[in-house]
Amino acid sequence: MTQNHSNFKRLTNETAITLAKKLGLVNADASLKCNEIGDGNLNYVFHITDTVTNKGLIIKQAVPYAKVLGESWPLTLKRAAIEANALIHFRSYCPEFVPQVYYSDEQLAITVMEDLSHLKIVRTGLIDGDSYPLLSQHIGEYVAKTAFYTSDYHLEPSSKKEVARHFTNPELCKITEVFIFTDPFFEELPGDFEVELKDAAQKIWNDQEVILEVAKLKQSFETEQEALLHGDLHTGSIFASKTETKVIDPEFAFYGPVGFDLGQYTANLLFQAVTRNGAGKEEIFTLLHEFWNVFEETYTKLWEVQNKSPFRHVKGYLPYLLTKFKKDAFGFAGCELIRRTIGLSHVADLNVIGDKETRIAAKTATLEIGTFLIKKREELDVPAVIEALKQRTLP
Ligand code: SR1
Ligand code: MG
Repeated sequence: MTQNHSNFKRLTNETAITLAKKLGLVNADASLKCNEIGDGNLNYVFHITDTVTNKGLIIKQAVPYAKVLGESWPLTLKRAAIEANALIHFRSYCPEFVPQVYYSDEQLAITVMEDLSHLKIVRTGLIDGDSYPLLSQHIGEYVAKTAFYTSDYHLEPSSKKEVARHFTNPELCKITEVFIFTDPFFEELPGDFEVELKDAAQKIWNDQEVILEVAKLKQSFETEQEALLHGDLHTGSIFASKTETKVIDPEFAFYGPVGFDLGQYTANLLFQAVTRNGAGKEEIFTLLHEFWNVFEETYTKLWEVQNKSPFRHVKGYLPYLLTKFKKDAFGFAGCELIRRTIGLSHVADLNVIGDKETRIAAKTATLEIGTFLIKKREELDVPAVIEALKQRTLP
């Protein structure tokens, strides 16, 4: 469906300030400065600060194409409204982990929201060696609550379907279907990797067992509607400090398999585990354990207290579901590890490694672990994943 963009206008630093004043979100006579700080792939982000009080706000604007891919990849502006609505939804379940939306405009594709500049993007923080003692507890709770409260176990099934209708997000899902689940697994499709990784990539393309399992995972992503997902829950979508955590950027939100959010976060911790040795690696293992423990504990508590299904007490039902989430998550994590290594959208965790031999070793390990997770997901648990990581140390 084509979208009418006649009311759309790209913001500049100046018009962003004018808009903030017009909305009454800052004083009309305040002395303000504005910087475009967007470093993501799809949008522009304006940070407005009052130079006297230092208080700020964020105006995020989507453009009618993927910023990183250029105008050759047109993209709906509706994603801004999906993002604003998803933030509002998720915040209603987890106010402490989601920024506040002050205003949104579907025509201009903007979302005005809480300034989080006192926090740091977690991917950057982890690369810098910062530690986040509460991060995984917060994200475990966030995923459990959003997964449970938006599911058929909490919402009346017809209300759930109505919510799902509002979060139909075919264009952003297509990015995931192509970038995560398709291109990286076929030699003839677009990819991006150093020549030294060709043999490792070839091994994946030739492995029919991997390709079959990826086909199953892609089908699950495309067809299952378990809960409202964030849809892009990597460490670049999380702002945090030692004590505070906020999940941002849910423009990929849609109804999908719970394991997808779980798997994205898991995979993005694994990038760090691969790049580290010794105590640094152990720190990531702790984050992994805490994430899965808190997710399962919180989900279990919600199930016991708030589940309305007549089946809730059926012996084995909850364990069946938790096991399904985990198997799916490991498979999705494997796809994420592989696509960020030989696909079109890389991660800084691996690319910042300056020494070529070490970088190639890290990327090769990432591809091997990705393959292992996809193939063995049915029989794995967190300790087994950690054991596999322990066996790979960098030169
Ligand atoms: C064209 S967008 C590439 C990637 O960036 C986003 O954050 C998603 O992860 C997407 O796959
Ligand atoms: Mg994003």
